[in-house]
Amino acid sequence: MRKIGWSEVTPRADWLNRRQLMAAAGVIGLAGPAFARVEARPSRFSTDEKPNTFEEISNYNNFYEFGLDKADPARHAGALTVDPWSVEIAGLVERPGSYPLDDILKSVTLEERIYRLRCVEGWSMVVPWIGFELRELLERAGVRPAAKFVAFETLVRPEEMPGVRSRILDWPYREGLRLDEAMHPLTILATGLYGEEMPKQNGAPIRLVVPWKYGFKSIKSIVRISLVETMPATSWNMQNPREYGFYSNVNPAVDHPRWSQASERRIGSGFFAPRIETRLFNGYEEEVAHLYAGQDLKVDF
Ligand SMILES: Nc1nc2c(c(=O)[nH]1)N[C@H]1C(S)=C(S)[C@@H](COP(=O)(O)O)O[C@H]1N2
Ligand SMILES: [Mo]
Repeated sequence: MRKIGWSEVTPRADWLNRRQLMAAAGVIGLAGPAFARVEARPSRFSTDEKPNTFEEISNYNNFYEFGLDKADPARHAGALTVDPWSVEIAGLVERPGSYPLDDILKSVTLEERIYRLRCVEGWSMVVPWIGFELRELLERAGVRPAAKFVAFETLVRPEEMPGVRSRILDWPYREGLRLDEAMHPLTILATGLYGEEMPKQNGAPIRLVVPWKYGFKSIKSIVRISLVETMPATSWNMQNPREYGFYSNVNPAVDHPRWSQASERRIGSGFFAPRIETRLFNGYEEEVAHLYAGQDLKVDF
């Protein structure tokens, strides 16, 4: 963890992002280039590991709506229109409805958080995300006491997403968290990286980041968030329940049925670079282990 003193924190006015300023000024319709600069204060939750480069982070992606190859999202996601964008908040909330992204951004605290992303395929990256705590949005919608889980869905827009013709997954891409996982301060909705608005291939304009779980939990281009009473269906679990459980915590002691999860390859470190040991909860054990006290993580994988 990179510890920072509050004196180092940039005053609010300096880290309001451009989209927020535009919204505040009432000129959203004139929104300019997609890659506007986003100001955010640094987060005390960041790792001090060296981030991957912007080129690495935006050219080696999993976003099956744009194809299965790691280069497909960078190749095809440019066609995605992300402005205007709204997120529907549904289910067990006091204030359900369609929340315009510009309104959301006006009410949250944007931070830069350097988090690891560990894919179930065995690679990892370190990404300087710009985002805010999911908890802030859920509290704004007002979570009702009966809610126990949060379900997320990605946009499905076949005209702009060539990959949804494939039957590999049952679209929309779906993910879920238990409510306590969703409310944890490490769980963020990210709207940018490296001080830029989110590249489309990384899940523009708003995607989840849950750093102690395998990458597929970090659902991209979110259009719906539902508060529900029972554990929601998730895309990879529906596709192959033996290989992908609901919890999907990074756990070197639980093998994927077809390969070990004990080590990982850091993207960009070179073909002959030694693999690095994967850490329990992707190195966030101190922060999140308590969420799973009393659970057998070999059963709840
Ligand atoms: N909608 C959607 N979200 C998704 C995926 C996807 O195919 N579709 N892939 C997931 C997987 S498997 C990973 S590893 C991460 C990759 O995020 P990145 O491309 O920003 O590194 O996105 C996740 N989110
Ligand atoms: Mo992944």
